[in-house]
Amino acid sequence: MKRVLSGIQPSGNLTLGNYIGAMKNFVKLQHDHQCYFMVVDLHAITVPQEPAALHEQTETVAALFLAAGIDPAKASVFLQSHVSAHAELGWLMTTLVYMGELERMTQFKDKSEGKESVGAGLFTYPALMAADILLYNADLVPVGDDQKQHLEITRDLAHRFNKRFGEQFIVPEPYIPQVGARIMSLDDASKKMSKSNPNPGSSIALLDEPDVIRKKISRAVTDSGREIKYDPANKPEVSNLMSIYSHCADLSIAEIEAKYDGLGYGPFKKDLAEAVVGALEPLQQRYRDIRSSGELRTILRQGAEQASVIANETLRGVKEKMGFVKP
Ligand code: ATP
Ligand code: LTN
Repeated sequence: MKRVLSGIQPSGNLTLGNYIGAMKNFVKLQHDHQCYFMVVDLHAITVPQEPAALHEQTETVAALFLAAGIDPAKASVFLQSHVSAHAELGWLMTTLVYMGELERMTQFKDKSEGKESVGAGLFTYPALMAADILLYNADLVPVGDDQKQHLEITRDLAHRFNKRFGEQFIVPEPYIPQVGARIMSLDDASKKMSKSNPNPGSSIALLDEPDVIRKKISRAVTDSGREIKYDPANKPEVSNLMSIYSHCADLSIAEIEAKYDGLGYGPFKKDLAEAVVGALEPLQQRYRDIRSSGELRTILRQGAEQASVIANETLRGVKEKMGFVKP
């Protein structure tokens, strides 16, 4: 079975962007792949996090993995900080990656822009992400479009290590959805929907109440036309809403165009809101059940145990090849 690994940062409330771009594929791939899905808490602290908030958000994201349909009997679900091999291989990767490579990362540029002080971990972030993936010899990495550049560095580091020290790593491929790889903000279609955007109206959180979702969608920016047509270059706002609709109502873009031919934005937005509410309601119910059942701790402990077996084995091989003396 091919291996799959991915992670999501507990840096805020998960959005529909996280769900459509990444989590939906986690759920799909678990049936015929050996899967590892983690909450990347070590990555979240590359920007300042309040300890109590980090703690709460980490548990929330883990519970949302399960609520979205990840089955712990099929996939290992764990926290990155529970498998110490991540931090260790992360350091080794930091020594392999070049400054020039890190300087080109758009995520670093975006997140450091205008900040007075920026932690060094935000800069070396891709080395830890490469470690995450390479520890499991993952073949596929389900992510949104914004992570392509980090996957490219990971692939380069895998090649570099194999060439310098001997064959060790599988070179992973990104697994990116065809529709919805980059869900845009509801208030500005030039920016990606992001859980750390301070304007709550810019995104739909997976745990938003139905009426909040309806309000956000009714206020979502559109153009001054009335045609429901998928044309990201000329109609980015409407095209974005269509991608969301396509995922939540399980309709193709062509089916949506046909359904709303000549109807204008009003009925489309109303139906879209109900489709999103309908898609999120069962997830929200499962989320509440999981949080109140107290089963999360056990699932995360078991997930970390399963992950550690593979991760420690890889780390041992890496250290031996690099010349470290065995304990
Ligand atoms: P932050 O704002 O803290 O950077 P984020 O919302 O961008 O967070 P991440 O934790 O960085 O989320 O990403 C988790 C996964 O969700 C990644 O695979 C990422 O590509 C995907 N993702 C995030 N935002 C979107 C989006 N707007 N559209 C599609 N996929 C997305
Ligand atoms: N950088 C990713 C989160 C992440 C990740 C990973 C994704 C950390 N490690 C390993 C896939 C595989 C992001 O979403 N910003």
